[in-house]
Amino acid sequence: MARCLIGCGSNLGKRREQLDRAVELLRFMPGVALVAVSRFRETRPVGGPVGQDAYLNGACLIETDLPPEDVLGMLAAVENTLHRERLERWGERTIDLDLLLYEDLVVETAELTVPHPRMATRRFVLEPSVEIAGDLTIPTASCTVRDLLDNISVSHPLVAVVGVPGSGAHEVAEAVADATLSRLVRAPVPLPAALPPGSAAWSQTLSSWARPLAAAGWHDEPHGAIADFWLDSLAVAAADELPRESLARLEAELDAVARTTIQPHVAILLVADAATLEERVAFSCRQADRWSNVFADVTRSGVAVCTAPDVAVATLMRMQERLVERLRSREARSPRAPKAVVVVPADDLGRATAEATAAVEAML
Ligand code: A4P
Ligand code: MG
Repeated sequence: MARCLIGCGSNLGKRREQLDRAVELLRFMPGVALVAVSRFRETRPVGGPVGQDAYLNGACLIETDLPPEDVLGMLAAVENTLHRERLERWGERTIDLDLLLYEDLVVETAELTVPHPRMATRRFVLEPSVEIAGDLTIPTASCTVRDLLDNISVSHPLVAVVGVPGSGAHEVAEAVADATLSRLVRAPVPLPAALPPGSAAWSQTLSSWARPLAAAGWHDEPHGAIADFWLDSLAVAAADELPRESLARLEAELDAVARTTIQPHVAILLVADAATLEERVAFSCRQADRWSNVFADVTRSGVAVCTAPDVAVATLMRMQERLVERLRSREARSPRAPKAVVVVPADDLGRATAEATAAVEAML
């Protein structure tokens, strides 16, 4: 039997009755044993069209011998019985049942993603879940549901918007900071797709990136802070450029720097397709060419960063894959990776901003 955590929500019609009905329907499903139901709590709608009514949210724990796809099918059947209509994304609904966790299984298919891709920053999901199943593990983060709630409950969270050059990390971070009144922390120099050979340039860039995150002198913001970079991205960018021993040294430097800097609690990971990256990088090169024949950006900190106009899209895609692994893979996850990671498609920056803003607002 597999333990499954289910998130429930309703913000249309007779919310409590519908949630109670959903729980009753689950209780009598063949192959399902209902183990626990949380209390329902009223929550502000996060994302979606403005003017929606408040939600009632809760969670239940079931045990089942159904495979994950069949659990999803069963949840859809319960939603249909309770007249769930799908008119627009994140629109109001009589009932929403999400499969949050299925034991410690990771599923990524077109129809189903488990653990639920947006649960890690959602207070309306984590609070009821902790009430009934705080000790369940999140397989993609090697922590428990309770750890995720504690992680978003710190008083001044730091959110890092993470992505390769061309992903739009800077634009999205700036827009999310504006929307959520958070302090924006910018990378002093852009993430290099290439640096002059040798590890000195990488170490120098690391110290310049660490400066705005230095724990000493960090001023807490009431609404938290949003950084448009993650220190580990430097090791990801360096992976193609440095020999193995230099990379190991850079990792050790990252470890040391981590002890004196503020580490992000949440990563918003922007993932774009190859065509989008190619188009954006070509555009920024054309812009740069208008000002200078030499594509070099001598920054305030004095580090010269070649953002290589001819950086191959294949290089960016490899970097992106490594970033995803560093944040999400069970085997390759960085020890410094934040507990909460939300993957946001970055092909449409307006939509990416809305998703990222919703992920941050869900923490409140
Ligand atoms: N899908 C993939 N993985 C899963 C999963 N683990 N569980 C697919 C459930 N469904 C999953 O879902 C769209 C598709 O997601 C499904 O066809 C399924 O194949 P949906 O229920 O049809 O549509 P939706 O719920 O509008 O979309 P989505 O993106 O799942 O929304 P969320 O993430 O469920 O967010 N604010 C508050 N306060 N409380 C809420 O409960 N809920 C949402 C909806 C937004 N804001 C909220 C709340
Ligand atoms: Mg749903």
